[in-house]
Amino acid sequence: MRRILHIDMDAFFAAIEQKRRPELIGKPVVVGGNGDPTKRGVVSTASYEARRFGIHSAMPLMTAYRLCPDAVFLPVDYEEYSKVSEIIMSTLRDFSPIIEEVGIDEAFLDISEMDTPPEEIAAEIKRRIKDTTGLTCSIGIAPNKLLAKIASDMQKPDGITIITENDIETRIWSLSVRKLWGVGPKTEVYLKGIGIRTIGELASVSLDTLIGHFGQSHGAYLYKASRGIDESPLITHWEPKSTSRETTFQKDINNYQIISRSLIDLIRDVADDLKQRGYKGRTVTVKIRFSDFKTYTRAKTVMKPTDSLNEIRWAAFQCLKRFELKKKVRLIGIRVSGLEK
Ligand code: TTP
Ligand code: MG
Repeated sequence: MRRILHIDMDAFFAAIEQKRRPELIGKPVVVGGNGDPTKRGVVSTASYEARRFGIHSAMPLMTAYRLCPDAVFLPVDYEEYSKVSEIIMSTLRDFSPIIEEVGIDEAFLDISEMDTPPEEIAAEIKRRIKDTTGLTCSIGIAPNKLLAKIASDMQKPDGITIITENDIETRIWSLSVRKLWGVGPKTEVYLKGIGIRTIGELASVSLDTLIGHFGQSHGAYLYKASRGIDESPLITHWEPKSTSRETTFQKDINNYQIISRSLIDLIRDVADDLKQRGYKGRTVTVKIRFSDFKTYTRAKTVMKPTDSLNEIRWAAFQCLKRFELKKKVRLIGIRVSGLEK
C-alpha cells in the first residue's frame, strides 16, 4: 500500500503578501493583475477574509472590487512567490527524494518507504514550512495521488486530512465530480446533462456507458477515479539517466524567434554535455512554463541513441511545434533521457 502526501499552500500569493506586510493580516487581500481593480485583469488569489465576500481566483478584478471595495488590491509579484516556492520545495525534498512538484504552491511526496506514521510526517512538514516561510499549508494523506489531492482540500486552511480506501463511499462519493483531477468545467457540464453531479453518481455508471460518452481512455479513467483508484506514479524531476538545461527569461515572452533561439542554445549545451560525458540518448523532451506557471512537456523518441546536435535539434523542434504558444513563455528547457554510454 502506497502512502502519498499532497501539500498545498493556503491562499498562497495572498499569504505571502500578508507575511511581508503584517498590517494586512486579518484583512481582505486580493492579488491579481497589476493590482488596480479599475483596470482589466483577474484575481490570482484572495485571502480567506476576502473569500467571505465571494471573491475567488479567475474572477475579474472589477467584480472583486464591487463585492468588497475595502479589500486591499495588490499586483502579482511572481519573483517573490517563486523564491518562497523554492524554499518550500527544498524543505519538502529534505523529507523524501520522491517528490513531484505540481505547481508553484503544491507537491506530492511519496513516503511509502518511511516508518514514521504519515500524520506525524505531515505535522513535521507543516512545522518546517512554518519555520522557513512563516506560512501555513494543508496536507492530504492517501494511498494515491488522486485521493491525496482531494484530501488536502478538505480541511483548508492549515489542515491535515487522511483518506483511506474505507473512506471512499462515506467521504468521497458525496463530493462534486469537479474534485476529481481531470474533470474540468466542460466535463462537469456534460455530466450534469446526463444527471451526474457527484463522484458517487459517477461510480454508479457502467464502464461501457462511460466509454460510450467519453471514449476509451477518458471513460476508463473516470470509472476508476470515481472508485478512488489511481496507480499513477509520481513524476519526479530528478532523473539520473538524463541531462537537461533550462532557462528562465528575464521577461515573459511570446516572440517565437527568441524562444527558438534560446532553445537552440540549450540544445547546443546539452549536446556538448553528452559528448563530453560520453553518453548518447534516445528521448528528447522540451518543457515550457507559461507566465501563469502552468508547465507542459512534449517528448520525441528517436530510433537510435544519439549525441548529434542535428538530430537532437530536429527532435526538439518537433516537440516545440506541438506546443500551443498562446500564452507568454516564462521558461523553456530541454532534456535528453534514456542515456547509455
Ligand atoms: P491554489 O492552491 O489553487 O490557491 P491558493 O493557494 O491561493 O488557495 P488555497 O488555500 O485554496 O489553496 O493556487 C495557488 C496559487 O496559484 C494562488 O495563490 C495564485 C495562483 N493562481 C492563479 O494565479 N490563478 C488561478 O486561477 C488559481 C486557481 C491560482
Ligand atoms: Mg494553494
